[in-house]
Amino acid sequence: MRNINRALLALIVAATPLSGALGGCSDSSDEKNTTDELSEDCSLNSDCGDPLICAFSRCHKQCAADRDCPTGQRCVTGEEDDAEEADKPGVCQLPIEKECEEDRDCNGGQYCGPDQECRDGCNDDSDCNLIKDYTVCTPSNVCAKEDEVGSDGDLPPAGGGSEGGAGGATGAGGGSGGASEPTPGDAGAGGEPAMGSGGAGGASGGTGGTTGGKTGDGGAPSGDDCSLEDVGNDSRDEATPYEFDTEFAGCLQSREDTDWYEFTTPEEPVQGGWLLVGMKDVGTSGGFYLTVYSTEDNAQLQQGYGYQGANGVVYLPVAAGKTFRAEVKMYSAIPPEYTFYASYTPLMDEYEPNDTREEAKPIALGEEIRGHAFQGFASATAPTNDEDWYEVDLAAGNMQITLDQPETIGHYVYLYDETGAQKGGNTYGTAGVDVSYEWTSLDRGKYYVVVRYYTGQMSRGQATTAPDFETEPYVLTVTQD
Ligand SMILES: [Ca+2]
Ligand SMILES: [Ca+2]
Ligand SMILES: [Ca+2]
Repeated sequence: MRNINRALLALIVAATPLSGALGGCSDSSDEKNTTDELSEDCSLNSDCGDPLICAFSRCHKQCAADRDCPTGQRCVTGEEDDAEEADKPGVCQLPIEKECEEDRDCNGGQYCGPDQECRDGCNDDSDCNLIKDYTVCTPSNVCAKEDEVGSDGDLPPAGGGSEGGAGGATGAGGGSGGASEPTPGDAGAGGEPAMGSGGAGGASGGTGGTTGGKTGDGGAPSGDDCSLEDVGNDSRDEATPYEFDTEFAGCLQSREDTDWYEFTTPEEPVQGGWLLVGMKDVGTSGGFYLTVYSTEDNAQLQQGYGYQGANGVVYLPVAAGKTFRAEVKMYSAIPPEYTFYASYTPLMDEYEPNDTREEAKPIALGEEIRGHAFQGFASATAPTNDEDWYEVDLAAGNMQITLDQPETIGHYVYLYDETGAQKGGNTYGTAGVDVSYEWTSLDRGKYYVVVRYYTGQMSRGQATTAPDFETEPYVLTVTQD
């Protein structure tokens, strides 16, 4: 029976991207999606979807050992205020939390190891008993696995080659708990040099893989056979102007190269819309981070990544007439070639702007009003929920409102009289459900109908999936019988 259950579980895991990735035995694309979903900003555990927990201001999967984590991620000690050290839960280290040049690049009690990866800090072995298998306190004061350390008891330095042969000790030390796992920066199957082995001093050739010399500091890495010239878009001030729905073939010409793109959403319609920014045709040996920034506060709004040929895409609800930038930079050891693209899906709400009583739009009885309760981001500050105000003249008697709701967004409906007094209570319709309400014995006069977004709040938390990517309008109708 147990075997059958296991088989069923395996099937479910295989069929469900999210489950597959959470299961820790995912392929790289599943892992990518989930990692981005996990990395939402947070300050409390309750900011994260259960069972994720908040650590280092991001949502993480809990773990006790590497094998609890998505492939290639290290289990590290999490933070929990007031918790005794021994009670701090382990969390799966996100890719963006891994690489470092010095200690201050690392979270919490982590130090930057000789392999230029953030690891739990320690003074002696007794400090390294919180995460399974990381039992050795190295001379460089970071916790490591026994099979990661060399004969001197320490981790091989980044770029210093390794003592272990092809892709050897450093490959394992790439931080993933197994050279067989296709981790970013791993010296694995593709012969791609690990961050910790083919890096800065790559000339020492520790990895011995056929591509081992690609990222050596001595010469420009060839990346994914990138023959494109660098267009010089190396900073946000030099961003390449980008037009929606075009494709831009690019390449990171070196490990340090960054490519910036800049684009502006149309002024009309004023409701704003959905931004999608993506990378495809990604070289099969390299990897990238894709980050979207606002220009109002230069804040990071969204980030995704992909490697070893995987595409990456991020979604974001955005305001009309705003300029954004996207940055492409290296994620794994080899700078990739890629195709950058972005699209914008505007939401037509001809009654906007109508966010206040003063802006209320007159409507007629029986008129089918198609609107969107939507607000997009212009900066890191979350927009308030959209309100749509309508003004309608009613005869004395009863009034009915029907609201057909799109699949993923629920709405409040309020009624106010001309003096600003609310008539009746709050009404709320569950997303996807068509609702109708009736008010009885109203006096003749001018009234205001308000439709208000209610499905949590506009979010930029989901990097690669957009559960609220809703382009259907609601349909509001006011009648009197
Ligand atoms: Ca470039
Ligand atoms: Ca609206
Ligand atoms: Ca509005």
